[in-house]
Amino acid sequence: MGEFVRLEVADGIGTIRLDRPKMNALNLQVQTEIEECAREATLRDDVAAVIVYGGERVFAAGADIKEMQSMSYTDMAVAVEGLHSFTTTLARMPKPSVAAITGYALGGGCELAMCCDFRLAGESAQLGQPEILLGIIPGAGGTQRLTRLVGPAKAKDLIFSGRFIKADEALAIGLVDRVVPDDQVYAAAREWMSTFVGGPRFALKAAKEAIDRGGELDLDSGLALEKSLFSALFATHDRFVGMESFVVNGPGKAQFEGR
Ligand code: DAK
Repeated sequence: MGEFVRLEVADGIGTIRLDRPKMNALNLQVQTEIEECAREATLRDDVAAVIVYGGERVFAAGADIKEMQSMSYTDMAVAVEGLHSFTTTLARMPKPSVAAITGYALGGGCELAMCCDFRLAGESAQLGQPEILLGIIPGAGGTQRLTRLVGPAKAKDLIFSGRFIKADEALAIGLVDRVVPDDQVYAAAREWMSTFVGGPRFALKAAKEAIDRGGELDLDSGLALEKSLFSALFATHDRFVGMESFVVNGPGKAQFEGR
């Protein structure tokens, strides 16, 4: 368990809980601790799905500007090499994930949320990539993941201007997937992730890999990846359970075992 980030596990759901008042600013230690939690969530059999949550007031207001202020080019060049992996480790967790967003998700906070499969936001949440206002650009994947989510023109609008958008606009452009009342953010995220607990673990992993990795490839290569992931699932017990259950009991009743 880290000083500012912990993995809380209950009922098959792992919550990566950021807890660095006042704004969950992502200093280098927080970034390292997020990566450690993502690794642990990946490895633990009792974690079927993951929520990234910053608490009731704020998701994360970005990298710690006070820490970054004194960094030289060489400091940052080293940090970029060493730390870029916290976002990749989170994005590549082989389990469904959701960012449960309250308050601000800005800069690195927005980038953190984009590493999850889904984003669920409270009605008064605000998202943005305000790095341009500091004289820099997003550096934890924002130029790439935002563009892939909302398209180049909308990504440029947000990144060139640094403006914050409210949850309803974020929903309209596809940056968030669901909006709920502020006081229901965490409960709604739990309810959503609970639908994956007891699911066919290897099929979920394969689906995520096919979509995420396949999206980086040309169509033929993506289809080849899908083909091999699809065939590999015939080596799992869950596909036997799923088909047997359908034949005997009808659709949607399989009790998967995650093997
Ligand atoms: N860093 C450090 N402190 C922050 C902070 C931040 N990002 N955001 C807020 N704070 C601090 C404020 O300084 C203030 O501290 P005290 O004065 O109380 O000590 C306290 O939190 C409350 O903030 P405000 O007084 O400003 O509160 P308001 O409600 O008026 O405004 C705000 C809240 C979140 C709208 C505002 O504070 C704000 O605009 N914050 C900055 C947002 C921002 O620019 N974020 C982007 C930062 S750049 C990478 C990894 C990550 C990144 C890049 C690379 N690698 C691994 C390579 C990410 C970069 C970024 O995120």
